[in-house]
Amino acid sequence: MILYYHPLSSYCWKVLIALYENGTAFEPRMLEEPSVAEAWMALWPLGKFPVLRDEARDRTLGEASIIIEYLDRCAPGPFRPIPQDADAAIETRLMDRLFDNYVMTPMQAIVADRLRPEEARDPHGVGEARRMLGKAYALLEERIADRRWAAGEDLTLADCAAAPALFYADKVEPMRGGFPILSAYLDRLAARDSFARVLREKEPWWPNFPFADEAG
Ligand SMILES: N[C@@H](CCC(=O)N[C@@H](CS)C(=O)NCC(=O)O)C(=O)O
Repeated sequence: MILYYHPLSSYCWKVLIALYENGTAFEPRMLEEPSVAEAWMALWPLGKFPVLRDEARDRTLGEASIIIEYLDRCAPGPFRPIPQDADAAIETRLMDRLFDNYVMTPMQAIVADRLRPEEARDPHGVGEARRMLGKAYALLEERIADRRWAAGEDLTLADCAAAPALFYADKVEPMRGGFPILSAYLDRLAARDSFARVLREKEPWWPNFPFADEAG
């Protein structure tokens, strides 16, 4: 299986965590290479990554959550992203949506705004994104209060979503201080081998993150 990815991409981190949790063999193809970028655009003209290409089954998949479910079906391992129990599965999918839609999306909007030329920036939109992050932090702080991981006692798809979302969101709209439960959860994620590896691998690219100077 081939993963088209970039080592700074939050949605690619989400899939990498699942791959690393299970020690799944795959071929990483980094989008910095022009020939790789050309192949990726031909496979997925939406121009979004990650993209998984499964040559053996002739399948091309985008959307991080779907890629993770696909990997669970085609290359299962000890890490099971969706719990067997139906109620736990619903909670996992709900948490996955909360992290993608209300943490990742506003975080990406703030980062994208910073990358625009000064005259094209949108302070109103950035303000709205910051307010959404504040609301999401408050909701999540309560929801995970008695949980080790995002959906309960086991690591799931929801944690694959949470790790990149919270890591980057904390850089653009710091949560530490106001949200101790969420901050401690982010620390637990960062201590996990799979996510620690993702964070190490980002290092050479980190100066390209537009908030790197402020965020450290
Ligand atoms: N809904 C997609 C979102 C993927 C996404 O937004 N990826 C970002 C990188 S983290 C991207 O492709 N950015 C390039 C662009 O939007 O031009 C998923 O869940 O995988």
